[in-house]
Amino acid sequence: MKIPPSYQIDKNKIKNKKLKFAIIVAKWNHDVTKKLYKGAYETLIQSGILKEKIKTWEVPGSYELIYSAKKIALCYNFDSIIVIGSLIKGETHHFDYLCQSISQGIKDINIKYDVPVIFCVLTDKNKKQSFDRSGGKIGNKGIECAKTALYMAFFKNSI
Ligand code: DLZ
Repeated sequence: MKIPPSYQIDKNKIKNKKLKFAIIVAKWNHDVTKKLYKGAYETLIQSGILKEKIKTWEVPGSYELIYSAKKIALCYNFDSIIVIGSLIKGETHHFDYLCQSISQGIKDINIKYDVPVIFCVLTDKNKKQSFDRSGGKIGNKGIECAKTALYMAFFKNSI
């Protein structure tokens, strides 16, 4: 099994392989998720992925990432799916239930279907933390996740 070194991806190889990516974006906390999306999309393009090989869907909230990723895994043949969401702790227990069920749900899809689903869901205490991780002082998790998606797309095709 030959796997390219992490994040060192040959652009020509990517074009030859015609890798296909799905990105699902939750609209809840859209000021954060749109920045994560931008980071992820631009990273794929800069890595040589063709525009027509990237398909984007929007869903209402992060909880809907579970069903939509499952449906896309079932109906299409993408090389990797990136799910983008932003969960921010509020006054109720919603945050804890959502974090738990979304991470479990995405994990289940990774186990059940033959497509790597990359978890680009921020789980933060407040908006400031979310902005820091979506193009602010800590970087952009969307960029990291796109690199992971590229790596895993190669992994999927190398076995
Ligand atoms: C309900 C809810 C809450 C309280 N917080 C968030 C959040 O921080 N981030 C997010 O993406 N979605 C949130 N939601 C919405 C749920 O993800 C979902 O859309 C609804 O519960 C409907 O299923």
